Amino acid sequence: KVHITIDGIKLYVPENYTILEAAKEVNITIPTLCFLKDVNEVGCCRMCVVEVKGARALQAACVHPVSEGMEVFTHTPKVMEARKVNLELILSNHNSMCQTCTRSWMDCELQSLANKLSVDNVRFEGEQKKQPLDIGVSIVRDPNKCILCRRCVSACKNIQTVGVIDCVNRGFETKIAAPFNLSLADTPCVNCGQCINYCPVGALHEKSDIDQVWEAIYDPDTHVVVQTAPAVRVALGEDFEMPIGTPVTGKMVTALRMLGFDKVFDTDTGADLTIMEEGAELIDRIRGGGTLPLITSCSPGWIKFCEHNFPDMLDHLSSCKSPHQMFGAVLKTYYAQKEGIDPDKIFVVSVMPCTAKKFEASRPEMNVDGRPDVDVVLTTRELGKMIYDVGIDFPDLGDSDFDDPFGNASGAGVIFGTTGGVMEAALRTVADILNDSSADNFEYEEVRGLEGIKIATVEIADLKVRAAVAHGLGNARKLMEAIRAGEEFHFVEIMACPGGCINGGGQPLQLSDVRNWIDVREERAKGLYKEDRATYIRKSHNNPAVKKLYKEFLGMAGGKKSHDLLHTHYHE
Ligand code: HC1
Ligand code: SF4
Repeated sequence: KVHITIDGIKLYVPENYTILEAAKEVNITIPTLCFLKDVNEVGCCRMCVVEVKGARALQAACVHPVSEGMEVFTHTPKVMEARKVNLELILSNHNSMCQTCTRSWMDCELQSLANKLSVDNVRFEGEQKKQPLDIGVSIVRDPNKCILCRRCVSACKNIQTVGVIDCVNRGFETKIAAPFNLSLADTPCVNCGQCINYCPVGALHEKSDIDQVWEAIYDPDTHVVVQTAPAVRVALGEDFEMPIGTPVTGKMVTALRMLGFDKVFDTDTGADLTIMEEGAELIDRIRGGGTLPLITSCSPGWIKFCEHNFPDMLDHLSSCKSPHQMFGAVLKTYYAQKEGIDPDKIFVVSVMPCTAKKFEASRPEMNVDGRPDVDVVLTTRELGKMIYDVGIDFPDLGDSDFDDPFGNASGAGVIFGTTGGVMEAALRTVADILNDSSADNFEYEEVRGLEGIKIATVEIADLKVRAAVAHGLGNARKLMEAIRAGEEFHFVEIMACPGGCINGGGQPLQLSDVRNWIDVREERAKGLYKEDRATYIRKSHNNPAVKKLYKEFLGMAGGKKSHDLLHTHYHE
């Protein structure tokens, strides 16, 4: 540890601390813009400059390490003026059409910094960029809003190891772009949206599909059905300033009805269905000597990553469609028949924490008899925006239940939304099936938590099931390379986003000021485990609606009808 002084306050801090971290210990938050802990530690925006006694120039607190006897001053006139000038230079070159910016609703880090530094006038006139927007199925990039902080570049390159965007050119021509100026859609971008999660401004956002949903709702001839993903319920409240990870399932259902959806269903039902199908596939592959490990297929960012980077290993992927796609297919067949509704009049909206789900739903193979399983995917943020736009006071709403005939799903379906959840849900069911009994202990702690790759051996009947879980594509890449090199597993769960869906690219944005100090993923995961423990049915195979679905319609898990409706294939 070392002794230092910050603004006259003496403190004793670990020697691997930066000035930024040390200042936080004495309740001083030094402003940052480009800094993202463990992701983007490049010190390029110069917003966090401080004076260090004896140093010739101002120092960037986010990367400058502390040292014995160091004296730091965080708000001298020189520091305050430098921060202000740096920010004005960024603003001089920024498209400041704030009223129409996606970030005007959610906090914009640039706007709040301008406020914090009392910038009331931009003294410099810069080059106003007028570059075309890059609009994909999932992701929109607006280079005119970009402030070149490189946070997206680091997220894509360092966390996801996709690396399809980087800084090109110099001076006023500098921009973040894909190779050869390609549209992201024409690159191996996997649509995960992690770049959006880290963007401080409105330069990156999802492609909005809100208008299509309103159109369907306002059309009296259309039966508009909405389903909500597991991870949405522990994040939506954040759009309304509720604490991170607060479960708001009942309020969300109430709000969806108030918006005008005809039926409100839970994607967790689809998750239970996936466990039935994937569980059958796993047992089949283990017993029949099929390709192992079986790898989960619910994360569309992961699927695209696998198609681009591990095309030789596609036969490991489960053939199951993801839960919301399966559920969409069931809604346009079983539900349509049961309720006597023409499937062409059913419009399925999935509310997902994920931007890649927009791309997934648009894949041509995701249909039954030429009808798309899911018509529109909205992100959690888009749902928040719809609720906000019509003036619903979300935090004050009462609770409602999901609609019949699917009702409430199992707790196993709920935990799908966090890393390790699909694995745990599958183990709960596979163990009961293979043991032909109902286990009382079914919380698999060894696959929970935020370690990048989790490995466990679980004894089920006479089998030692070797399981591995990876989240974030950098970890997925490492695990896949180990498997390619011969490491043996039976079942592997991979989710594209770090932490799983709870930290998906469509979730409410948490600013760097929060993310640098609190693990948002941990808070949201807690919310899901809490909801799991509170459910009456905690194993997918005990979900009565799913049992009924097999009895009345699908027949057996992994059977012909399931294969026609609920399974898919992948592209090399
Ligand atoms: Fe997910 Fe899934 S868990 S992929 O993370 O398998 O997006 O929440 O809906 O489909 O159920 C996302 C979450 C989600 C699917 C399920
Ligand atoms: Fe990279 Fe994901 Fe953003 Fe695509 S969506 S640019 S893969 S971070």
